[in-house]
Formats: sequence, C-alpha cells, structure tokens
Amino acid sequence: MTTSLESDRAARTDGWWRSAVVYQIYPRSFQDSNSDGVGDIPGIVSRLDYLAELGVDVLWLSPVYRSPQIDNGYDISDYRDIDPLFGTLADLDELIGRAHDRGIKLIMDLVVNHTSDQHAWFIESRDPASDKRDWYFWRPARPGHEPGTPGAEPDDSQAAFAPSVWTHDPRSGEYYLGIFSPGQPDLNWENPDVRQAVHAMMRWWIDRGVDGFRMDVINLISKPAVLTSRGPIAAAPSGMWQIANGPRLDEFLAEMNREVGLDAQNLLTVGETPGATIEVAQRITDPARHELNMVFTFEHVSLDQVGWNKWDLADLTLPALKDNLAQWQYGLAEAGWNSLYLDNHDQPRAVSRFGDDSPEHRVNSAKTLATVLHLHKGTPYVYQGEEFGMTNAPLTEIGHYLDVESLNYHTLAVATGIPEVDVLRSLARKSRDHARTPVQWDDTPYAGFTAGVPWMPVNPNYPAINADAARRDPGSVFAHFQRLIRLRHADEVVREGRFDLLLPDHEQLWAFTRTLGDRVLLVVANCSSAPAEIPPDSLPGLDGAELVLGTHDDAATSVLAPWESRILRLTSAG
Ligand code: TEU
Repeated sequence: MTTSLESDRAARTDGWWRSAVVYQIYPRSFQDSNSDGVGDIPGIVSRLDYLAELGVDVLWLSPVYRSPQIDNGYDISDYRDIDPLFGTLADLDELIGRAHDRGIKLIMDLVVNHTSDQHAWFIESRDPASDKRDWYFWRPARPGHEPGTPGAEPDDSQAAFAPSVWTHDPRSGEYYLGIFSPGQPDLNWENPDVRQAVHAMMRWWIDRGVDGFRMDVINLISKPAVLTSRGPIAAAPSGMWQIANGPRLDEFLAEMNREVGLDAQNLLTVGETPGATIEVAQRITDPARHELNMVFTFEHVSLDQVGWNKWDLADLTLPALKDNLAQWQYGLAEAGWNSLYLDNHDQPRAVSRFGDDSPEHRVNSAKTLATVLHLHKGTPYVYQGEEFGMTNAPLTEIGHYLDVESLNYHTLAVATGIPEVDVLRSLARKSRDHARTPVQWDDTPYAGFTAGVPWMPVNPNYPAINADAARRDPGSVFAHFQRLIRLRHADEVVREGRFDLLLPDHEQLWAFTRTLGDRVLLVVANCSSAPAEIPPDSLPGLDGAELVLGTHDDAATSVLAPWESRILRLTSAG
C-alpha cells in the first residue's frame, strides 16, 4: 500500500467515520447467551473477538431498549432502559467498554419518530386533559361518523403494518396517528417539549459512552401541514412515503445536532430516510449545515418493485442498479457523504437478491457484490451474516413468517382478492424475515446460536454456510470482506477518490474508477452467472494494471468468469 500512516490518521480525526466500516447487529438473532432462544447483549460481548477479526470499526445495534416487541424493538416503551430479553444496562455498559477496548465504536438505534403505545408519554397522552396530549397526533372521527365504527377513521391512509394509520381510543373517542402500527404512535415534533425530551435522552446515552446514532425513519418527523394544522384530515397524504421530508425536517435535524452536540463531539450520525431524494440527502449531509453525516437511501432497494409497493415485484436490471448508485455518488460528490448498503434487517439477503445463491455461484457472487459496494465512495455497512454469505431462508407457507409487516400484508392482500400464491411469491422474495434468521456460527445444533430453541428457525443450510467454516477458509467470503475492509483503511483512494462509472449500459459488467490526484483504481466486476467479455478498448489503462484484489487467480484475461471481480491499480492516470 502506498498510503502513509500519516494521511490515514488525518482521515480518522475529523470525520473519522469517512474511513469506517459499520457492522449492523440485530441483537435478537445474533447470539443467545442464556438459552432462552433470543440473542442478547452478553451474546454480543462473546462475539467481539470475531468482529475485531473481521476488522470493522463500528457496531450499530438495532434496538435493545425496553419494548413490548410488536416490531422487534422498534416500538420503545422506555428509552433509558434495556429490555430484559436482551440483558441490563450494566450489560450494555460492559459491551461499550469491551468494544472500546478493541478500538471498536458503538452506535445505538434511535427510534424517535414514534414510541410504543406502552411508553409513559403515550399512556399520559391518552388523557385529553394531560399536558402530554399534544405530544402525539390526536384527531376526531371523520365528520358525520360515530367514533370507533368502521370507516370513521379521520382518513383512509394505510399504515405500514396495519390497515389504518388511525387507531380509535375509547377514552376520548379520538384517534391517534401511527404510521407503522397502532403499537407505534407517532410523536408530534411540532411540540418543543417533545424535541427537548428526545435531546435530553440522546445526551444521556452519549454520557454512557455511545459513539453515535442510527436514526430510524428520521425524515418522517416533520409532518405535512395537513397533519400539523388541525384542519380536516379527509384524504390527507399520510402514507409513509408521502409524509417523508416534511417542511421542518432540516430545522429539526440542525436543532438536534446543536442541542445534543452531535458534530461538536464528532459522533457518527446516519439517518434512515425512506423517500429521500438525492436533493434531500445533499441538504441533510452537507457538513456545513450540521444536520447528519449520512443517510440511507431506499432508491436502489426499490428497483425490484413497482412504484411504492415493495410487494409488487419487478425485474431488476444491472444498468438500472449501476445508474442509481452512480447518481448518488455524483450527487453527493461535492458536499455530503454516502452510506453504502445492500443488506439490513429489513431487506432480503443481498446474495439471494442481487447475486446468485446457488451452490455454484454463492461465494463468488457474495464476494463480487461486496467488492462493488465497498469500492464505492461512502461508509459501507455490513449486516450480520452478510460477511460470510448468508442466504434467504426457505419460507414457503404463511406459517413460516413471523414479521408483523409480512403477516399484515398477507391478511390485507388476501382480503382484497390477490391470489394467495401471488402473495406468497412476494413474501418469499421480499419478507424481512429472511434477514432475521439466527446467525449461523457453526455446524452444531441451531448453528451455535443458542443452546435452547431459537425464536425463529435457523436456515437449514447452516452446516455448509457458517462463520466458523468461513473463518478457516482463506478463499471464503469472510476472508474477502476482511481484505476489503483492510484496503479501505489502508488506501486513501478507496476512501476519498472521485467516482466515475464506466460501461453504464453493459448488462453484465459493473465497472468504475476511483481517482485521487494521479492515483487510479479500476473496478471491473462480472455481475452475472455467465462469462463476460470486457469490450475491446473500453477500459482505459487496463494493460499493465496491477491486481490489488480479485476473486479469481488469473486476472489478465479479457473474459471474466461468472461473478469474477477485480480491483486494479492503474500504473498511469488514464
Ligand atoms: O424501517 C422503515 C422503513 O421504511 C422500512 O424499511 C420498513 O419498515 C419496511 O421494511 C418497508 O418495507 C424502520 C426500521 O428499520 C424497521 O425495522 C421498522 O419496522 C420501522 O422503521 C418502524 O420503526
């Protein structure tokens, strides 16, 4: 590597997260320590050496707060305590300390668009006379309708995981807003007391030693005027995607950053932003505006659907995927920063979705997808199991599904007359349950995840696909992720180089350069299960280029094997 330690250090002081790789843990499915079948914080502690061996810089914990668990913890009833399912505050302190001992930082999931309906704030808010009434969105029944009767909801909007965004509360006869489900009432960020309470809670976590936050659906916090003005609601645009990016979003984020001291303390902030456009992301991630470091776009994970409906399946083409990522690279090239992901706890497994999870191609396609993703400019996110190529699970009947989103979709879709076979086809492709099967650690019973009975069945392919086998194989997906992470740490071009897409229309090859001064890296990847020929003279500087990292040994040919990828250092600036 040509990069000096000095420039590496410089990149890691201010904006340290620009050279970081983040690893997402979904605690429920990561590692059980007490044999109750559910992953927990001591389980994470027991796997810290593994994470250090992988080489990641930051852990993002999906929610471990106290919660009724109707959405696996994305419904929080106490922001300042740990759910007994996962352990105690002392366990979390220990995790933070032990991660820090290994030079690994830890960020918490911050779920403040909504609370649980069991949160003390919401319980108080049910009383119309309470000063917390205005902390949530309460509205009367539709004019001319008896509250609580069918069709009396203030409008017809469907929730993400329920038939309506409105839930009737008999105590006052009014309805409250829950964009996701009745167990997840939306907080009213117009109320300054709500914002201050959130800021205070965030400061409390920072004082405990956390290094930042992943902010759940943070671009939904500023609601459109029709919801904030108390006017008639009928036909309000209150579906999730229409609510996104509201009028006071930037103001709320800048205020939070200032009041909590997010940038001042050099913390990592990443917003989950469904429906955010490049323009919105440019504003939010421009360092001069002091809002957030980066956001998660949903555009590239929506290319295999029609419109807003994730269950309405469409074929994904490589040119469309390449173009989308490239547009985000160009859009955030000057100011702002990208987060890079293919996998998380809400998405089907990347190797099954974008790669080829057949025994023949699983390893190379998982490696090649990682090569392409990690060589883009931005902060890469690895989701538990992705680093050794975990696949979708064989979910074929409705009885196999556990997730609130999948079950709700099945009920509503079947009721509206969509044939069950089509509903099951959509679920098998897109259900969040694929991401949530237990991590496959080894080939012992239940894949070493638990000594009890796992809350969700282990994917039956665990004897062949597991972390232990991958760690012992120098040709594994795990070894490839290690090399990619090391390369990012060592090479300034990977971190800061300009991105330029090549061969945009090629149906099999994903090719691009990263350029910093006169240093150029060229990535060429065959994203298909058939051989692919590099068109003659299409990639400047290829002759004499040095192979930095490849999936196959012979990297001098003009034909790439199925799912072969190469990272090449060009000898002269092309
Ligand atoms: O997800 C928000 C979001 O837009 C989704 O990805 C979504 O819930 C769904 O998967 C769309 O198909 C966040 C969390 O990541 C998710 O786990 C939570 O269920 C949701 O917010 C509510 O807190």
